Amino acid sequence: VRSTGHSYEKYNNWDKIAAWTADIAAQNPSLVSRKVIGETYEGRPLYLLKLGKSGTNKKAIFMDCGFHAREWISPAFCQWFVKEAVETYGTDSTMTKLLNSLDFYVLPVVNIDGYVYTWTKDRMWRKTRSKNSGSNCIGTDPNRNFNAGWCKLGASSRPCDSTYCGSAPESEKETKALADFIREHLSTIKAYLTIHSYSQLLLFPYSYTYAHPKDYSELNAIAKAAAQQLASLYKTEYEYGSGATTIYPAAGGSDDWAYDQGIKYSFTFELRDTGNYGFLLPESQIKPTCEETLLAVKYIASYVLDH
Ligand code: ING
Ligand code: ZN
Repeated sequence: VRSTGHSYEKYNNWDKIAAWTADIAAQNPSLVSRKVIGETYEGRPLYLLKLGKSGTNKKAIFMDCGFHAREWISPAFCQWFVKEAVETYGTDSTMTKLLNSLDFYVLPVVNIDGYVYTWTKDRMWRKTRSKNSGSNCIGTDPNRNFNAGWCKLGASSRPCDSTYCGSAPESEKETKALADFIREHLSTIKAYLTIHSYSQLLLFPYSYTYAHPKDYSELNAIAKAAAQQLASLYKTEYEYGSGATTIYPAAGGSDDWAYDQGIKYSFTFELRDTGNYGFLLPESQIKPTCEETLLAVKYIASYVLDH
């Protein structure tokens, strides 16, 4: 019903996002609840919002934002999605049906320490902020840190590199907390969506190998239809396909890991733009980017509900 006082068309720092997670849950108690699923390397709480009307045997969709610190449009989308859920429940028939029949788990920022660092020290930081033993370089790439062909391809074993895979799968507190939560909810989670930027792509497994997953043709058809939905608003063009063939081979990504856990509907979004502004997407594009992305997410969620 409500989402008062929060600026959804601006980029918000972590303190504002953290306060917002408490407010949106407090203002919408029948639709939103908040829990902490772990903490970051620097000790910040990993807040997870659960959206949906209470019910029994509900399927769930897990969506995360802010894996990579500098991809600011990503947390902005998770905030937008939650706002839309609470503001359009009861009036928008699709959103109402989705929230009546499904739960959404939304993790608004995964890599909070990195996000804070992009606000305070280095706008282009990507990785976590954990110390690496035997190196002065900081951080692991959280999207190379999952146990899916870990560090075999398109990832670096050198701590100074921006795609450092970490000392082991789930070496990062943030990725471990996310993976633990998904493992504990595998019986209900039917879709995994992870929001990155930029490049305007809708990717699905695999990225750790050029081999196609067994559900390739179904995933490709969903991606095509979701991209069509997205383009229907402002003609923003997305390419879609498996990660390895569409962007680049990269092992240790969360979507490949989720898929191999049995979550068939696993997608990575790369939001606007295609490089004109890149990670520095102007605030004037938050609203159109989030509006069009919402159409694709609602399409995928409706598909999951019906299958
Ligand atoms: N792109 C993703 C990255 O982590 C990706 C692409 C998706 C890799 C899925 C592996 C699996 O490099 C950005 N922009 O972060
Ligand atoms: Zn990214």
